[in-house]
Amino acid sequence: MKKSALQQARATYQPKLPYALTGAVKMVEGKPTQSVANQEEIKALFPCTYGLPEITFEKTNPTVGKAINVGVILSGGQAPGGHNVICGLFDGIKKINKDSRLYGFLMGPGGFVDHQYVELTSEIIDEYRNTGGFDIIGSGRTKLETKEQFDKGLEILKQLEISALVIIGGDDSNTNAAILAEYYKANNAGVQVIGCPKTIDGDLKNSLIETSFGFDTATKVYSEVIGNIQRDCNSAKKYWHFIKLMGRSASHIALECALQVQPNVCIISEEVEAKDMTLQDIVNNIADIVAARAAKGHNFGTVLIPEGLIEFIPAMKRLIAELNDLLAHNSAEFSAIADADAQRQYVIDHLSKENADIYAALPKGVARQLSLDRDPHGNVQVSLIETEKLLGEMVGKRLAEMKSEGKYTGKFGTQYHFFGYEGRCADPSNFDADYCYALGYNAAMLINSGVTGYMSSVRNLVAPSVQWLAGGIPITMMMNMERRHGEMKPVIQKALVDLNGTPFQRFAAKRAQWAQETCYMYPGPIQYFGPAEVCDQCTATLRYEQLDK
Ligand code: FBP
Repeated sequence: MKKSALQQARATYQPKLPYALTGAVKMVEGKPTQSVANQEEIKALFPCTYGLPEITFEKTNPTVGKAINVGVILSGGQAPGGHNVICGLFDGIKKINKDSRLYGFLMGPGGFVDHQYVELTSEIIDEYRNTGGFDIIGSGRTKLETKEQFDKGLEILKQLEISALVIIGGDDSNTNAAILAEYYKANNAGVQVIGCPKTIDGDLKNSLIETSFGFDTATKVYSEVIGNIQRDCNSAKKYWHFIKLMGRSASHIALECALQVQPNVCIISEEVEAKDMTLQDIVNNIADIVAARAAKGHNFGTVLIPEGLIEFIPAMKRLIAELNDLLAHNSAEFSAIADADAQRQYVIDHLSKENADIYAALPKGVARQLSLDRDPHGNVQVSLIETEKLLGEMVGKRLAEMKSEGKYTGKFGTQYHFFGYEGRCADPSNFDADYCYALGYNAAMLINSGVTGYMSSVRNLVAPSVQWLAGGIPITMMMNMERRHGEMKPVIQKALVDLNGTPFQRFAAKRAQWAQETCYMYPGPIQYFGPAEVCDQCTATLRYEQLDK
């Protein structure tokens, strides 16, 4: 593979490990844990893996462990640093015993079920150190949930003498890792299952998982390009840029980018829900800001929109919940209708009056997207809904009304952007390169300690990486019961933006000024080489959240 000059230089970067992982480790058990909610239900569903203690590693004298064969799966959307998790895992199991072997299942959980795999040798691993992407083995969204899949997977694990499986994924994939761990333990399969917290969305976190990997790099990439747009915007002074940002339900990405670039407007879905706002309320707020800036001669600006916004507008949320149930229970009948208009009518006829009215009033494209296929985990595919255009067009209409009432005299030109895929495979920042390598290496130590149903946990992340703490937390500890596909299921609780938390509060304290004035910041591209204050800064979200502790 031909490499650019930067890739060649980057390949030589040696990720820094927490001190505890720089030798052999001693496992220190904490207190037994319990799930974040619905303790009785979760306990009953996970009799073998519920209530396990939190684990911390301490450095001890090196010893040679026994050789182990480990399998690894990349699950769900790409996130910068996935390759380093695999490199860390590889180096970790080799450190335990040089005869240990690592097998990668191809294209996500599907490769595990279909027995598609590759042995990851040092030649392959060395090609991918510190690189972005998941292309080393590919990723996929197949949901691991049935006993048949678990048993089929077990066949290949037995054939390859694999005694531990590492699943690198988001909340849904780690939920499945917990279910798999429980199943293998209950059936004495002799296979440990360990999870690693991945997702650019930043919504897989709690007191012991401070952030998911990939969030740092992805938000730095988006902040760089938003900063460039703001510079363009402030140079030409003729467009309002409506910028939708990935992040699925949670608004962590939008909030982090806002803290980095100081836009004129940033919508936070969680606040929209808390304040019971309608779509029209959001549109009116933006239009008022556009008009106020126009009154000062500033007919330009930036609006950041989290991709999950639609799901958080309370009336839309009720509509989506009813739609989810309707489509889950009538999927065959619904998909048998060939014509898009007839499908729309079918939905309108089967919804309650309140929801049917909202659905019928939506632009056809948005309504259609809401009734299209869910992803394998039952989520509406919010990245496909063009919320930025919907808002831009509605703001345009509102401004026309304001103009006719003599409340607005400016010009309103729009540009639309959606940033998501641009950041998911970027070369990991130094933070993500170190964090991911440590997560993978730490997963090897959890395997060597004999535990199952744990997530690799590396903490104290605002300190220099050598001071990071390493250990594991039982996945069941993060679970609660939620309605999915019309049924109550145990799932890892998503971490949404905390409106009382410091990241949001800092934003809220500044946004009125950012709306009226032009306070843009231009973070520039990720730097890999140079002074620590330029290259090794973690996100503002992580920094501010740690102040709350
Ligand atoms: P994960 O939750 O699997 O990490 O995916 C994150 C994400 O990038 C979301 O932000 C986005 O909504 C979704 O994936 C897009 O999915 P796809 O990759 O299937 O287009």
